[in-house]
Amino acid sequence: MDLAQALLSGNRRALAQALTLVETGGPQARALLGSLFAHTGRAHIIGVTGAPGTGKSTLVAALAAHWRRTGRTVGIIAVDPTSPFTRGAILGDRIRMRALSGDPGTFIRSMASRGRLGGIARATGDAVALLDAAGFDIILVETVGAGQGEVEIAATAHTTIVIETPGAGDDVQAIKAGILEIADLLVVNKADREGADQTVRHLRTMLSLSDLPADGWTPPVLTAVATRSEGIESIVAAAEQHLVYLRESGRFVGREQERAEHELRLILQETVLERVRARVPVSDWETLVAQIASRMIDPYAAADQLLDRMMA
Ligand SMILES: Nc1nc2c(ncn2[C@@H]2O[C@H](COP(=O)(O)OP(=O)(O)OP(=O)(O)O)[C@@H](O)[C@H]2O)c(=O)[nH]1
Ligand SMILES: [Mg+2]
Repeated sequence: MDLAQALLSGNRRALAQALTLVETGGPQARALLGSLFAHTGRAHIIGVTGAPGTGKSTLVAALAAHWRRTGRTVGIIAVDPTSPFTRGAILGDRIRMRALSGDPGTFIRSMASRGRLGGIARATGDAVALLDAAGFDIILVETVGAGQGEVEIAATAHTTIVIETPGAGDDVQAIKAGILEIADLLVVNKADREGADQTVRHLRTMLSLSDLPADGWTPPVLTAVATRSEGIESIVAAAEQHLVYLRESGRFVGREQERAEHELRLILQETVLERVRARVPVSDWETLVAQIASRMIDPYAAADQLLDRMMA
């Protein structure tokens, strides 16, 4: 049986192998993703983002455990954009995650970019597609919100959960406007700490003051104590409600198109660069780079020159 078939039939070793393949990239990965694409589009893809240490992994584990109890299967991807060395350790160390890892209805994978062309964003999208094809009902993607990461995840997910903690962001300056734009749900985790109510009020005020398009969904602001699995039910309910909202309002189609366009752009960027590199002799490439560095040619003209060569 080939890898795609094995993955579709629920073989977890095949899924793990496929994930490694798409993480590395290349023609085989592309062929695999191509053959699986028709089997994607069933999962509810949920992004969980927030500053380092806000409790994302703990919350993801608690959410997964809850969904498992209701009979849903859950795939989890933890994206670590910073270091390839912590690979596997991010989630593996978490006791709750370990508790999930023996369960056939859960699949957990940490991702690192490993210097792949096109980077972590593309690899994450591919990993989501594989878990989707493998039949997981819910796919949770944990990313550290540190600039680009959270925007990327919002472009990949149907529902984006943004995690804050008490005290953080009570200063108006500290809440990045972008966070409110991407959040479908806001969760103040570590609500066992002082100031959670204030942070909730603050976030609600920020939401009411922001001129986000009133398209029928106001992001709920919820609290949680992920370590004690408190507040998990409400988050699960809100995430499910958000999907219902997307479907009933017709916004789901729009989200899917945004996701499709985002994917297409990422793939094109990667492919065009790959093809240019394949077509242009290394010595020519290096000469051009040296010419840019010594101000003999500007980088835009250099890029045009390379693209013109492709068209010729
Ligand atoms: N007091 C308290 N601590 C919590 C809560 N949730 C998580 N923590 C603790 O916060 C620390 C960080 O939790 P993680 O789940 O690893 O946080 P994270 O956001 O995934 O961290 P990174 O992936 O490293 O950015 C751990 O020591 C958790 O036990 C909570 O609700 N209350
Ligand atoms: Mg984490």
